[in-house]
Amino acid sequence: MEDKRMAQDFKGAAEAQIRAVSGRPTSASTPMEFWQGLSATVVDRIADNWHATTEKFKAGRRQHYLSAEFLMGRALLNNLLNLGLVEEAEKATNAFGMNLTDILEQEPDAALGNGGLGRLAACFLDSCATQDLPVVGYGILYRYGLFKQVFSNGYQTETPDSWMEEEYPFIVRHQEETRFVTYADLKVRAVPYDLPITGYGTDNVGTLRLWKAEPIEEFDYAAFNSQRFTDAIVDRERTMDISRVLYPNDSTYEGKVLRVRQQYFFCSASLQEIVENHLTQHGTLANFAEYNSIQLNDTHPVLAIPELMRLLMDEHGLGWEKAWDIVSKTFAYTNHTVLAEALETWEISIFDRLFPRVMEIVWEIDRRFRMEMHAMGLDEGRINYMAPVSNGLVHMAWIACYASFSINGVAALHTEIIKRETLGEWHAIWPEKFNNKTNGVTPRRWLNQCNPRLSALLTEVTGSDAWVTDLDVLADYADKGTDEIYDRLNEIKYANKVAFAEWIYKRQGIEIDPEAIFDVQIKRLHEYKRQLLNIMYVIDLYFRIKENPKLDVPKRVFIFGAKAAPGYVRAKAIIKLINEVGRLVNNDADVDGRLKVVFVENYNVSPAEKIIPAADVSEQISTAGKEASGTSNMKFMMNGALTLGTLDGANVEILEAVGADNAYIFGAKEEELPELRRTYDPRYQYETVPGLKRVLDAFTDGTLDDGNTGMFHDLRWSLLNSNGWDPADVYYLLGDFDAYRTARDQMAADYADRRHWAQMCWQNITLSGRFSSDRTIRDYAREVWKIEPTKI
Ligand code: BZD
Repeated sequence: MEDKRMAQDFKGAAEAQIRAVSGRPTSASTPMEFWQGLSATVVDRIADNWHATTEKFKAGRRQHYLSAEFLMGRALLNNLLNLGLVEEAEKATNAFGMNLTDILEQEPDAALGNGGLGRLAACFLDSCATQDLPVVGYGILYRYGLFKQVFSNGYQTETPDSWMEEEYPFIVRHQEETRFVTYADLKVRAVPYDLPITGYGTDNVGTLRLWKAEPIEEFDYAAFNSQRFTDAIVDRERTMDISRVLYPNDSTYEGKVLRVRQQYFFCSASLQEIVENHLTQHGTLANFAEYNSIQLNDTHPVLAIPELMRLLMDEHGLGWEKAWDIVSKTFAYTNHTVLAEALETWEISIFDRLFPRVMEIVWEIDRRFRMEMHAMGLDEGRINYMAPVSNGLVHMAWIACYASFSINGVAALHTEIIKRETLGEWHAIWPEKFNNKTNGVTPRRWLNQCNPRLSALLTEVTGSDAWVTDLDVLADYADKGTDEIYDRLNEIKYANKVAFAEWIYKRQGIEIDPEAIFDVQIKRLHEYKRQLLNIMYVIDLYFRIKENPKLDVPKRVFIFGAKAAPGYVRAKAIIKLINEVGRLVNNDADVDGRLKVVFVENYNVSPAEKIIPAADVSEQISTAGKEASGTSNMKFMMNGALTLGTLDGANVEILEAVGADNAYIFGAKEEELPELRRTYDPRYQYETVPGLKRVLDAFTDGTLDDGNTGMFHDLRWSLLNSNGWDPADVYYLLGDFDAYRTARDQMAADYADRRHWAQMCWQNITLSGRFSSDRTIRDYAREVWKIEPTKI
């Protein structure tokens, strides 16, 4: 579509928007007002195409991506790049005496997600838009995103993330499309707010629709008038609570009433809309599943299953069989974890209290499930284990498995584990439902946007920017690396490291040497991800230097970024430990600057965009079998960092792609662990693995200071002692320590051969095509969603 607005003078349009936002001439507008004005200019530019895309998608088969989390990060630069407007924006801002980079730094991250799961949803939307696929994302407009992390004396503290407090132009309220969501004790308005999702090199503009809970009546005037002032605002606050804050737990589940209210809220609002849109288009619900499919991003939106049953039966008069037939052809479920403590179950009493009719439907699903399984000859014990309702609990994953036509894991190994164990009973009955969709990340944000230097080289070497939308083209150049390319790669990495060093100095006042090896682990803090193993290596290396200050060790910077769930005491202890090791190592005269520990405070999407292009080593060291996929591993690979990892999650496939010569793999394998654990004795490791004892003893002998909280004592204890139910060292840190140290030392030594290192990086970059989320989304579109590209 030729849009005459696109050709219109960008500077003039931007000036008008900046003035409208600030109410002042541009010369008196703040950088924040510039950001707002430029963002509004972008929305103005895409308005026609956005509307056209929405209309176009209505006619055909569509996919709806339901997710409690979308970790979007910043939007302005991403949109400018997609629309080819960066140069114009630069010119315009320069003309006003401002600098685009400074303006971009004003933007808050939209952190409406915890980690990998939420960021995956964001990458998926980018790939859907870029590939013109008819997909809409549905979620919650949290007023507060993931908490802000502040270190005080090395301890994590949390403060609210009010990301929308100032005007946020990329979100558009559509009051006229308000829905009503009814709980037994409360009825609320669900007001949709839309974010445009631009794609790269396409006119299509997709949509992320986020629901905000608002009171039916602004105010209870009756209560107010009778001077019951508090009563007048109580229901209002109860309603606003629903979309107030994102739950910060990413690996344990908590049966909180507010959480289930949130889940029902966005499921019900989204489904009402999907059903009504379908009726408007097609006049009947009989063909609903021919035109609609719904992907459930983990179990958080599984309430959509009984809710669709309710809508079809109670609101639209279908009988159970017809409704169930539709439901069971509509939903597809993605599992993201094998950790038992993360599988959601809700007390029946909570469902009864909040939405008794939905609970009634869940009971009927349960009754029919049990009958069906009896008829298939399953024994009572197995049926009871798999039943949607048992032991007073509603099992969300079981409902998902029963009702969905597709069940997928997020990496090959993970899918095998859920088939064998986590969801093994289901796989035994319905093997055909199971499929793998290895995760991916968008090369727009995670290469083109965050690493302009490397992007320019790739465009130069391949002769075009085709790689931005077809990352596989790079594979043709894997064996075309030259010394010139390797030297250029090293220069680029060095420049990115300088930029990161400047950024972290400004942000946290830490000085680091760009000549050092930048070794990075950025992800949520969890015991299974083994940040503790990482820092134990640093302590060991520190002692090696103390023992022999002349020891020839390559210069290293150990970079961490991680938030701990606020209630996860041990994770918080690990953060404190890393910060204490930093204090010890960074200031030691014997170390003499050869080791630095940097903990990036408040790690988020936009810091990741600074860190990843500067990384040499990508730490992917989870206990084998525990990390479903990982996605930072893919981002690092694309940016020419080498993986130091276990055979876990998608690391397995990274190794397969680049070969053993271009990755550093260590540690126990998933299939070896059961046998190893049979005889595993962490105390034996502690006594016999050289150096390990002094590392663990440093936790408690006064070397490291936990402020007398006892938290370091607990960490050491958890590695050496069983607590009665878990064995000692559940995540096998002491078992893998020696292999990890050997691999990591080797890696540091290999770094000295700069050309050879760059050659390995080149293999990683050029062979990362299969980890583009474009590939993942093509696979979902073809095999699960059955949708076709639809261009305006
Ligand atoms: O999902 C993560 C997995 O741990 C990663 O291995 C995987 O790569 C990504 C994407 O598939 N899981 C999460 O991020 N989970 C959560 O954030 C989460 C949030 C709320 C409740 C439970 C889990």
